[in-house]
Order: sequence, then structure tokens, then C-alpha cells
Amino acid sequence: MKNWTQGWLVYGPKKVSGNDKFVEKISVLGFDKESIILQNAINELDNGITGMLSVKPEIVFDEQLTKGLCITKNKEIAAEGYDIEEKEGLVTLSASDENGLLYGMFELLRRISMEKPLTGIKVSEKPSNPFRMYNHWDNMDGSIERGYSGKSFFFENEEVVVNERTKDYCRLIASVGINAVVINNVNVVGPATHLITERYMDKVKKMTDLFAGYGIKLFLSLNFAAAIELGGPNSADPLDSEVINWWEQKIAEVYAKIPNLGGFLVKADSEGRPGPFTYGRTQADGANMLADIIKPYGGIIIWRCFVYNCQQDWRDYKTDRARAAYDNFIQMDGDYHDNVILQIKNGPMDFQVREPISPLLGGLKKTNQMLEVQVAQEYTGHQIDVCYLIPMFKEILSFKTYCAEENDTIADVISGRTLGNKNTGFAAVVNTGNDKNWTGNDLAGANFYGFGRLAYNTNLTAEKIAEEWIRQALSNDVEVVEKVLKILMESRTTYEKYTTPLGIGWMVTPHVHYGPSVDGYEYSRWGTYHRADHLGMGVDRTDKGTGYAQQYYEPNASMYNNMETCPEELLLFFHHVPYTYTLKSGKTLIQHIYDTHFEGVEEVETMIASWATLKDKVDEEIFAVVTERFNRQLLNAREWRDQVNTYFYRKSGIADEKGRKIY
Ligand code: GCV
Repeated sequence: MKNWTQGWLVYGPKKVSGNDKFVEKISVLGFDKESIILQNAINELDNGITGMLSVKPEIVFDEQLTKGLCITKNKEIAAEGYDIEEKEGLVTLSASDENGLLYGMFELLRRISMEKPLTGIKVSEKPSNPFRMYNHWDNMDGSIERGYSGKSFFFENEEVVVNERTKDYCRLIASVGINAVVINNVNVVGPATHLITERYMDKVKKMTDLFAGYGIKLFLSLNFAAAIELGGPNSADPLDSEVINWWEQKIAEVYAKIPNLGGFLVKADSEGRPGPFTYGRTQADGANMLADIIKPYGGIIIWRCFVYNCQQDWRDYKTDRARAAYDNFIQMDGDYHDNVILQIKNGPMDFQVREPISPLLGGLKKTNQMLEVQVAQEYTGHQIDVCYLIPMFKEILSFKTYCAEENDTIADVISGRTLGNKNTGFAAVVNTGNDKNWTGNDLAGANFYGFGRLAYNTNLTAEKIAEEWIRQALSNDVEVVEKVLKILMESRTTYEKYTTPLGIGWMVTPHVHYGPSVDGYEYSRWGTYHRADHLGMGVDRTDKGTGYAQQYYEPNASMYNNMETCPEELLLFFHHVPYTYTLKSGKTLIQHIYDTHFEGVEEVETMIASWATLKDKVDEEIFAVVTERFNRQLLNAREWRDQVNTYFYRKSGIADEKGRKIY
């Protein structure tokens, strides 16, 4: 008996909607029968159909059917894409490659699971982004940095674990179109540095092969100073020939053993991690050195841009952490070799519930870029509080950067449309662990599911993705779908209301990042300040302040620079604003803070009441887990409300117009 669930791949009995007649006989034409991906796809189809429709399909090869399901190779279809069409009782799934076949097969299962008829189906899909990637921050002792769902299922006691659960993980992520995964934390310390040595290579190879059977490339996070730690030269200088020789040998060794490894992800010169800056070299020097060595093997170097000074003085009003990624990377635009991808966090700070889009994204005009978001809820409620993140990711993707005449949104940049490049994509720090339900809170499964779906097709709406997840993971019952959809769709706004106002961010308990501590980071070295005094709050990032707003192309630069045109949800990110400033709603800033904090808690209460009505309609265990998390969310929301309101009441001395309880 597995002690983990099947997530959204729940193959229990479904309303048949005439779907059974299409799957009694299935023929595969033109694909290599020996292919592991094909075999995995067929097994999945077989299990899914048997479980959902009580039909045991007959599977044949290279026989053209007139009724039923034909899975056909068609070179015209885009890479990793698929077409499905039903005509006169025959469903044809066509793809040009095995990934496309696998994704098309999962689309069929999804439809069946959602009780949608296959009759009349006509879809044509191709991936929006070349790389669709999950980043795990798993450590080799089994802990997970910023993990809220138990321990790692990749590592235990400094060993690599490959088992049935690894396979189920592959099935889950392949079902939503993920094609690349980094299994270890970007902070590579201790035994993780040794993942590229004999000690671990057999196991890593086993995992790489298992992943490959689901069309997924395995990547490893790399310690930039590995040479020093693994007995090579006592340097990590990327221009030192001894260092280069050491890496040449090391990478040859790794690829001799694991020829299908995707490549490496590198966090350098960041939060104490070593990097090229130590040797007076540029980030491009570091990335290119590795990229040139790995190139003959078809490998990719993904280089993170989360490089900032984390030893700041809070008294210093000029240094601005928000500027750092752009300042550190923009000058070398065009210098990065073509198998380097710069991975850039969505915002200039660090995964807050509201931030502007990093000006580096699209700011770079000659460099491969990958957008990094965080599905793990580090700053958005630790998977205790519900926070469906896909609406936020949609906002990010649709942001117009003005980096080109056309095709200038973030979605364009990371799909490769803007520059016509192919080494681009969308990555997320994922929210899984070895908890039975994978994500701690079952409702956080919607983010785990949703990121993959969105990365595959950035045009899907957040509602559609949520509905798909609810129907597959919870129930097709209309009431369940409607109520959970409402909860998910409103959850980010609610979370934002009871936590930090108008883009200011932070105010969290330091290090842990759950629960309020308004001044927790105010006098720290981390560059994360709200600058509140008795008259107002917010950071002046205009041309009169830190100048951050000038990092955007026009008209964005002027829009943010001017308090009147700055989008209000980001007002305090860009401006220091008096508490008495009148917002477009007609409310003063201080009244807005009070109102949103009271509303936020009320909205949590409403969600809880709505969830409670579903007791007899969802799985008992899921109901209990989510209810327990909701209870904790309510306590958290109240604490945020009372601490934030009290803090700003005491600072400003301005009373709530509605005379509610503030302490
Ligand atoms: C993996 C934030 C997190 C760190 C994380 C870092 C990063 O600072 O709090 O835990 O480290 O981002 O993205 O590298």
C-alpha cells in the first residue's frame, strides 16, 4: 500500500459520457514500440481507462482503425505538441515526438477524468515554452529549504532515493507538461557537492533514466567552488587554466556515465555562495566557462541572477536591493554563450505576494532568459494558508516590457518569441515533499498542478486551470467545483489584504517567513525595508530616491516614477507616501490599510464557512487536512490584522474611521 496519494491522477470510476466506445481498441502507428516513453504512456492509458471507464483496452500496433483510438506519428506537428480529433467514431491523437504523444495521452485521460465527452474533440496544442522546469530545494539530509510538505523524496540520510514514489512524481509532472527538473537545492553544500562524483553517479543515472522515460531532463545544482572541495585546484577562478582543466575532466566523467543529463543550475555570488566575483571575474566569465565545457555534450548552464548585497546597512537609503539583479547583469547582455540561460526571479526582491516585474526580464535584449517563480509558499502562507498563485503568474506573463516593437510581454520573452531563441523557459521552485498528499495542504496541489499547465500553455486562464485541478483531484460535483474555484480564485487577494499592503512586502517573521513581524527586517542587513515613520511609509525608488524605477523601458519608467500613475497595488514599493494620501478609492492610505486588514480576516472566515459545507462531498481525509489548515490560517490572518493595524495606528496616531478594535 502506497503511503502517498495519486494527486490529480485519480483513476476512480467516472461518468462515462460515451467515452468507453473510443478506448476499447487502441492502435499505435509509426512510433518505436521499444520506446520507454511510449510504454509508459500506454501503461498509463491502460490504468486510467480501466480505472475510470471499467474497460480493459485492447492495444495493437500499426493497424489503422476505423473506430476507436489511433495514436499516430505525424512529422507536421510541432515538437512536444499534439493534435486530437474525433471523426465518425475514430479519435486520432497525432504527435511528431514521444513527449507530444505522452502529453496528448494525458489530455485524453484528463478529459475522461473531468467527465467531458471525447465525441467532437478537436484540439491542437504545442508548448508555449521550450523549458518547463521544476526546481527542488531539497537537501541531501532529507530536509527541504523552504519546504512545507514534509521531507525530501529524492534524498534521505545523504543518499539518493529512487523508488515507486519517484515514478509517481514523474507521472504527475509529465501529465502537466514539465520537461526538466533540478532535484537538489541551489545552495549546494556538504554532500550535495559530491553529486557529481562516483559516490552518487549510479543513483543519479538511475534517476535520470527514470525521468527520461517521462520526457523529463534531470539537472543538478552545482557548487561553483566544487573544484576546491573535491580535491582539485585550490581556486574557482573561471579564467584559471587549472580550474578549467579540472572542470573539463569532471564534466567528461559525468557525461560518460550520464549522457542524458540536462546540465546544471548555478547560484553563484549570492547569499554566501561562492562565485566569479571572488576572483574579480564577471558572472558571464563564470557561466561561459562551464557552458563551453558542457556544450559538446548538449548540456545547458542555467545561471541564477539572484545576486545582491545581503550585508546592507539599514541606515543607507541609496543602496537598493531591488536594483541588484539588473545592475549585476545588464552590462553583459550579449556576452552569454548560447547554451547559457539566465534564470531571473519574477520580482526584483524575493517572491513577495506583490512585487513589480523584474526589469531585467526583457531588459536583456541579447540573452536567453528563464523566468523563475516560487510555487513553494515561502512568503505566501507556507501551504497552511491557501494562496492559489496562478493568477499572479498570469499577471507576470502578461506584463508589457516594451523591450521590442511587438512580442514584448514576459510570456513572449521566455517563450523565445521576442528574440527568436530556443534556450528559454519558465521555472518554479516547487512545493512538494513526502507528505502523503505531496503538498501539505491539499489545496496547494492546485499550484503544483497549475504551474505545469501554465508553463505548457501560457494562454490558459487561471480559472480553467483551477477547475481542471478541482475536477480531477477533488470531485466533478458542481457545488464542489464552484465553491473551491471561488476559494482558490480569491485566495491570493485575501492573503495580500491581511498581510503587507500595496507592494511593500516583507513585515514577516525573519528567517521563518510565516506570520507578521512588522519591524522584523527593518533594521537588518537584508535590504528589505518599509521605512515607516509617524507621517508615512514606503520606499522612494523614483529618480529622487534609489532610481530603481529608471531601470524599466519607457513608458513603464515614468509610470512607476510618478505617484499619480503608479499602479496603486505597487504604490509603496515605489513611493514614500503620507498616511493621509488619498487613494483612487477615495480612502486615505491609513484607512486602506485598516480596511483591507479587517476584510482579509472576514474573507478567510467566509472561505472556511464555504469549505465546511463540502464535508460530505470531498474525500474525508482531504476534508480534514484542509479544515485543519484553514483553522491555522484564520489564526494567522487575525495576528497579521492586529499587528499591522496596531503598528500603523501607533505610528500615525490616526484612528480607524469605523472605530473597530485596534490595540
Ligand atoms: C535557496 C530566498 C530564500 C532562500 C533561498 C534564496 C534563493 O532568500 O529565503 O531560502 O535559497 O531565496 O532563491 O536562492
